[in-house]
Amino acid sequence: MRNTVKLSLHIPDAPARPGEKPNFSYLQIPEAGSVRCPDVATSPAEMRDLAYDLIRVLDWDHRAVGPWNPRLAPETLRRVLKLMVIDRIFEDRMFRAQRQGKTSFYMRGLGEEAIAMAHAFAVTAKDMCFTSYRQQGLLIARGCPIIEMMNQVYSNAGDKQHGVQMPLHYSFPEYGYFAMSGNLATQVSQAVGWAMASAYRGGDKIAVAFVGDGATAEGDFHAGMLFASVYRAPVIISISNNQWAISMCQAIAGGEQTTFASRGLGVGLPALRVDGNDFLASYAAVQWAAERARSNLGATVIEFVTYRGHSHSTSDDPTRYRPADDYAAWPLGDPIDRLKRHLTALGEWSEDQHAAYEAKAAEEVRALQAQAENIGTLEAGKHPNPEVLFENVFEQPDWRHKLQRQELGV
Ligand SMILES: Cc1ncc(C[n+]2csc(CCOP(=O)(O)OP(=O)(O)O)c2C)c(N)n1
Ligand SMILES: [Mg+2]
Repeated sequence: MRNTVKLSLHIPDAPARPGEKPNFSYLQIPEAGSVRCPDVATSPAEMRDLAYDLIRVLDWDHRAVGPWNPRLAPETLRRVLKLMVIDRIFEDRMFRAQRQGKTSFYMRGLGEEAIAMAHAFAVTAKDMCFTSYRQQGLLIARGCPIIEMMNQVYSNAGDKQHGVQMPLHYSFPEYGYFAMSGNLATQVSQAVGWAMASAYRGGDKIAVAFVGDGATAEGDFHAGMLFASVYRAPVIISISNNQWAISMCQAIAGGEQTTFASRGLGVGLPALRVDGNDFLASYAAVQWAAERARSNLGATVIEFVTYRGHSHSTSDDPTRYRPADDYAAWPLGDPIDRLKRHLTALGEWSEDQHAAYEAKAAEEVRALQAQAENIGTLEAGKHPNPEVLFENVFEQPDWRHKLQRQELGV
C-alpha cells in the first residue's frame, strides 16, 4: 500500500512570537458558574467532562457565582488578598536583589499567586506540600518568617539550610513545605509516596504535589499518578499550566490536542480543570480534592490554567520568544486584581485601601530585607561555615569530598 500523502512531522509552535499580537484564541473560556460541582464521592468515570471544562467562580463583573462558589467570608478574602500582595512584593524585591548581585539566582511566580494561596487555605500546614519554585506564597500565608526566606535566598549566616541549596529551594517542613527538589516532577513521586505512607500508617494527613505544564512530560509524573490511583493515595496532584516551560510553549508538553487535567483520566483519577487566576475557583477545587482525599477516596488531578507573568528565572529573557505584552493580554486577568475587584464590588475593599495596604506592605518587606542584608548577602557579610557543605551528604565521607575539603582548607 502506498501512502496517500507525504509524511511530515507536526511540531507545535507558540500562537504568537515577539513582534506579533498576543493570541490566546486556543483557550476556550466558559461563563463563570457554568460548570457543575459533583459530590466528592463521584466516580471518575462519571465526571470526565470536568477535565475538559474550566471551573470559574468570578464572573466578568467580579461577582462570585455558581456551584463552586466557596462562600468564604470577606474577612478571609481580605487576608488572602493582603498575603498575595506581600508575596508579590517579596518576590519582586528578591528578583531585583539578584540583579544587584546579592544572590545568584531567583524565580518569580508573578500571576500565579492565587494557586499557592488556594492550597495554603484549603490544606493544613500538617499536610505536606511538595512544591516547585512558584509557590512561595504558601510559606508566607502560613506565617513562615519572611526574613528566613530572605536569608535562604541570600545564603547568609542566617540561612537555616546553611547555603547548601540553590536560592528559593527552601525546606520548611514545619510549615508543611517539604525540601524543594530542583529535579522537576520528582514532587509527584515524592508526594504520592508520602501520602501512601500516611494511609499505610492509618494517619490523617494528605499530600500535595506541584508540577508545571512542562514537567508533566516527565516520567515521574505518569508513574506517580498511576501509584496514586492504584493505592488510592490521599494526594492532590496540582498542575500549574502557566503556558510556558522556559521558552517552550505548553503545546510542546502536550497541551495542544488535549488538556493537562485529562492526563489523570488515563489512570482512572478524577480530574478538575480550573481558572488558576480566580482565587475562589482555585480554592474550591483544592477544597474538593482535599475532602475527597480525607474521605479515603483517593487522589485528584487538578489543572490550574494560568499565565507565567514574568521571566522563567533571572537567567531568562522572555522577550526573545513571546510578545512583550502577552501577560497584559492574558484573558483570565491577574489574580490580585480580580480578588481586589471582587472585594470592592462587595463593598468590602476599595482602591484607596488597596493602595494604602500596598505602601505599608512594601515598607514592611523593605525593612525585613534590610535586616536580612545586615546579616549578609551573596557578596557581603556573614556566610555559613563552608564545613557544613560536607555534612549530611554521605554517612562516610566520599573521596571527592575529602579532596574538595582539602582544597577549601576546612
Ligand atoms: C528533570 C529536570 N529537567 C529539566 C530541568 C530544567 N528546568 C528547570 S525549570 C524548567 C521548565 C519547567 O517548566 P514547567 O514545568 O512548565 O514549570 P514552570 O517553570 O513553568 O513553572 C526546566 C526545563 C529540571 N530542573 N529538572
Ligand atoms: Mg510552565
